[in-house]
Amino acid sequence: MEISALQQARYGYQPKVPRTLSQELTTIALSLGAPTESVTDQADLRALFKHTYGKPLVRFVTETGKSNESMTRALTAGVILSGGQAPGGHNVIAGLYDGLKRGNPRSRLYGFLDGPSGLTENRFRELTGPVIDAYRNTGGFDMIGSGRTKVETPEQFAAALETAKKLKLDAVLIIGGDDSNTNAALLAEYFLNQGSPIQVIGCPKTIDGDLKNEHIEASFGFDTAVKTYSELIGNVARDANSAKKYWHFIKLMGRSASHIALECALQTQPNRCFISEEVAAQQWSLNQVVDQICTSVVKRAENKEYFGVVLIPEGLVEYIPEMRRLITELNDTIAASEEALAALPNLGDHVAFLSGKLSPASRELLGSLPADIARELLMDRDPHGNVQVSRIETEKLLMGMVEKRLARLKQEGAYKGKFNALGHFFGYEGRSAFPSNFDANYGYSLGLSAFVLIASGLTGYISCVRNLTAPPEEWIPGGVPLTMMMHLEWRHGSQKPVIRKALVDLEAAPFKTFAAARDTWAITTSFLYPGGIQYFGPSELCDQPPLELQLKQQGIRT
Ligand code: FBP
Repeated sequence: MEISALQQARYGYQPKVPRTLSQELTTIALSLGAPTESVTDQADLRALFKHTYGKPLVRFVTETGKSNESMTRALTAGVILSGGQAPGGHNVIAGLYDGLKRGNPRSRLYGFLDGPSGLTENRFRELTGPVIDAYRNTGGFDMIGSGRTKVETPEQFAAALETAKKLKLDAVLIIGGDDSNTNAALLAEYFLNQGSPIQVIGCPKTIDGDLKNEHIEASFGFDTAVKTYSELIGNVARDANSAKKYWHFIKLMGRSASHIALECALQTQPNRCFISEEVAAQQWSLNQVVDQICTSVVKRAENKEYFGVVLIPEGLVEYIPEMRRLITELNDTIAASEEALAALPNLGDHVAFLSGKLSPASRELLGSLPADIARELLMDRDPHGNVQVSRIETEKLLMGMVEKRLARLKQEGAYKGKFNALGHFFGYEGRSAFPSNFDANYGYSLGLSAFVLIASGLTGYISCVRNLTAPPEEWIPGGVPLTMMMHLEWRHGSQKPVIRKALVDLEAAPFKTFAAARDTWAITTSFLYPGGIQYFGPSELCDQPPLELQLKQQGIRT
């Protein structure tokens, strides 16, 4: 198979790992904390997770002079990639594989194909040395594929157990986001409930960066994705500053939280960047968002700067209060009217049917939206019931509204400039990129850490590596009980246990640093051009973790 020069070079990269995991595996000991509680709803969650609730936090430490023989057992494990691609996923599998083989060369690893459905439908491939070697330090999830199937029916749970038993698995590792790790928690509990000792471990993956908390500092994939998008934004900004004739409206992936948009803003200093969490907190309407962009356009036009860059988080539409109400009403109505909708032939009929069931305010809003946006809002939900925001062209909606508002300002004599806008969506460009050094190291370390959790006989834990702004040798590996990260949430008409999504904290240093600078960026041309992910060269270029992580630990930068 022909491969690129970079892929060849990246095969030679040896991921850096925490000191504890680079030493002889038998020197690893477990340091256990006190029993834990879930974030809220403790009594309900304790009742739902009878076997796995309340376990202690685990940290791996080195104990020389003792030999931990559990690390050398021959084990059989299965691995699943779940949800959207994130750079570093192949390295998690490589880390798990290398851990298993370092522990005992007779250990085996199976990869379930196309996500959780591989487990419920008994589709897998054995992952051997040559397979793993072909994917080391590469992006994508193509080694075994991924999927968004949710394991939720009693039949699916039973089928998962049957497959795991057939393969004589000791453990399953589920590499996924908040919903997939919720699934891991449910599966761990189910297996024990059925009297099976098969362990289930989770691993924090998502470019969105919203699977984190006090103990999980970051999900892998975020760093590479934001570096890729920031390179592209920097390139577009430099082009804008050269041609001086376009405003670029750039929508960025991140289904719910705005971590990606915030990090890219910190790395590139655009004229405007919206943070959905702030929009919700301030209850800004769609018109107020448009007003803010127009203020920048008008002010910059006074300086003859007819160009600029606006960053829009993918989830924005769901955080603008009137849009959120509309989407919630649509979600409920669509869920309750599946049969009736299936019988209606075209979009016009769908809009008419659904409009009749909406509140007057939502009906008016839906009617006022461009037909394309209305259609996108009505599209199929994903298996978790979420609206597919990556397919809603928010950048185009805003471009159109800004254009109209500027035309009115021109008529009123309040604006004289020219305005030409171009829309972009940066999402898939970053999800499968070659992992940065940070994600290559972090993914591999999470995989090794998952191996230690499995070899130690633990279940219902998520693999965790902390102290990420220090050099990798000083990172601290361990495990966090999945139930500790859970709460109850209202989903499809009932209370469901789920892992709480981490949204942008408006009181923390990353947002405050952005907020302190953005009024200057809005008017001036202060773009930064970060360039591509650096693999070779000085450490301050190649090995930096995301700014969000650094600012959280170092405080506000001015
Ligand atoms: P995960 O939460 O599964 O990691 O997915 C993240 C993401 O890339 C979002 O940013 C985006 O909205 C979504 O996946 C798009 O996925 P799909 O292409 O399956 O619609």
